[in-house]
Amino acid sequence: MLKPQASATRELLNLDGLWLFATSDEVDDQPWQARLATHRQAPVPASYNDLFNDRAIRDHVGDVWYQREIHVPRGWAGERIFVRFDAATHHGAVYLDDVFVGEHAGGYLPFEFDVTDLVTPGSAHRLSVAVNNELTRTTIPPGKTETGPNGKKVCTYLHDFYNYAGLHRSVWLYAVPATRVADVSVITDRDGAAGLVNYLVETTGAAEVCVRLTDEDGQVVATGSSKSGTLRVESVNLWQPGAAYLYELTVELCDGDELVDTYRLNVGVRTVEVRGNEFLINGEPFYFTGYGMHEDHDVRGKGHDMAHLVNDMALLKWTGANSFRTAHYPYAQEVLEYADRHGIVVIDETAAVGVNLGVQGGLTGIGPEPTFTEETFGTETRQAHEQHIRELIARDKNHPCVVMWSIANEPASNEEGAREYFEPLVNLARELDPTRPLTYTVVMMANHENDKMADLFDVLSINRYWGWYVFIDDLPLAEAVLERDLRGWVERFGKPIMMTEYGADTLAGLHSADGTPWSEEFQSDIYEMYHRVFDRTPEFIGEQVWNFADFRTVPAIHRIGAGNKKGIFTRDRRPKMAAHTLRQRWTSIGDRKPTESTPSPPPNPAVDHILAAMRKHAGG
Ligand code: BDP
Repeated sequence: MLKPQASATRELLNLDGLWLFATSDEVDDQPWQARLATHRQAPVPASYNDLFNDRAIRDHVGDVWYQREIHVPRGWAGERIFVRFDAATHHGAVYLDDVFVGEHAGGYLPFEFDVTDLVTPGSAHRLSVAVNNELTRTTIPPGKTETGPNGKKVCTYLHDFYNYAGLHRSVWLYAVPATRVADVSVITDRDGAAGLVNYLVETTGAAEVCVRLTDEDGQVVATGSSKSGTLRVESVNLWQPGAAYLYELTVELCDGDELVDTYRLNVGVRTVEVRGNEFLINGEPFYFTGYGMHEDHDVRGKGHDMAHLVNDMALLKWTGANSFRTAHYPYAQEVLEYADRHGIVVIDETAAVGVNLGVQGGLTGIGPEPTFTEETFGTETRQAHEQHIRELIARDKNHPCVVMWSIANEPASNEEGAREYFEPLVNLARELDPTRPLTYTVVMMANHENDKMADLFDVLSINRYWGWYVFIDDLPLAEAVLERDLRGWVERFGKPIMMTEYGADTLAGLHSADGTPWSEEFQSDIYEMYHRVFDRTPEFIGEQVWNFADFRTVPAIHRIGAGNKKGIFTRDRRPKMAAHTLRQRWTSIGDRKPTESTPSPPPNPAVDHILAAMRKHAGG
């Protein structure tokens, strides 16, 4: 799916700003039929939850309504006109004047509608959107929405980050020619010192297709004159981690001498490959350093913001990190464009967080339901998950920064049915993108013995909280367990392995000479402990800590101020002590060479006993 852009043949109007805003409790049944009965305004893009200092709005479950007037330029007569939402979290239903236009499920990916027949160039129209935040067993992410005793809906879910909702990203009105570029796909490769750009242009209607590739100085380095082909760039400048280089591919549709449509795409020439225990970018072993992140800020919640993007990426680079994971949903496309431009490596994750009912059991003490049944997460959940993967790959396939897809965070890979649920998703992702490795992040309850699906994937991405949720008062034991745990994965699967979550909640400003949990010292200690283990594990290909910054959660007794405090930065982006610990390590990590290798850590009966007990608990 092409991101809309202005070009010689395309026009683009941004619809961000203040929209009228009301919850479904405040309006009648068909509020799109007239001006919304409110004077309240909400900014787009932003989550609405934290804006109004009003719990009824913050905690509202169901529809909220956004409405504004749009003015269609008269010069757009004869063009195809689209309205596009970069995201409506989690479901958007769109109306133009009195007419229902269409709807979209999935809160973190764009959707658009052709509204040519519903608007008159030169006139004003009423654009209304119902945004719904309900999560169910057939949404991605999944959750549960029930009606409480007071008649109000309540939504619960299986992830800790707050269920922010609203129009989180930009809204656009745009005009394109009837015959136009509908899609462009590129796959890049290398041939010695030359770069190869394999491209495919899809069009609506028949036209001659011309493409040209220009370098960063604007020099044309290759041209093509068909819908698909390979452009060869001699002495190519590769897109490299930390040293991005972007060519620009210009696609033109022509009718004789007349330019019918033109579209530009940034192209980074690079290869990605998993070989043995290594993750190769451009044929060179790559070691990930960085973060699991969140789109999360004060006041605007998950609303995209360019200033925050630039600042977050500057801080990421300041710590010496080279990468991040879009935990736990696809981020705004501008984030990927920025990473493309600045050589930041991205693991692109779906919104499938919490396909795991076992986690809930652990927290409540109530025996968990099995995750994969038709009554819990079955065919319909998987179909929603499939659709989400299709849309994610369609949006992000051309970004050089994206080197791997993570198709779920912490699913119940230790449970019966996991393989049956995930195998079709793996096949689908490989069919849609045969070039990028696949992974999922592994929950604590899944270990190398009870996991049912890691062999289907290319990289083992392990999330672990030894030393925090387990063994908080015994870091030496946590260290031994961690090493044993990781070694088990290496030995059973023989695949590249990385850590995609590890850390400890830390209250900025709390200090302790003897490293008490929650102190800044403890957070640094825990990172140093994990790094010792990684450095004894030669198969390791990376470390991404949890989390870049403190973020808003559902209120819970262990979430001070309704926040997860595992950030390396506070929510307002002040560094904790661990930022310096990481910075010291990552700015000097260079070509990481493990100092020593322990093929198998020495037997430790206490550790084996604990692991066996945990396996029993996790049903493996
Ligand atoms: C992991 C989840 C992550 C949580 C983290 C935590 O993947 O989303 O925030 O635990 O508890 O299980 O901090």
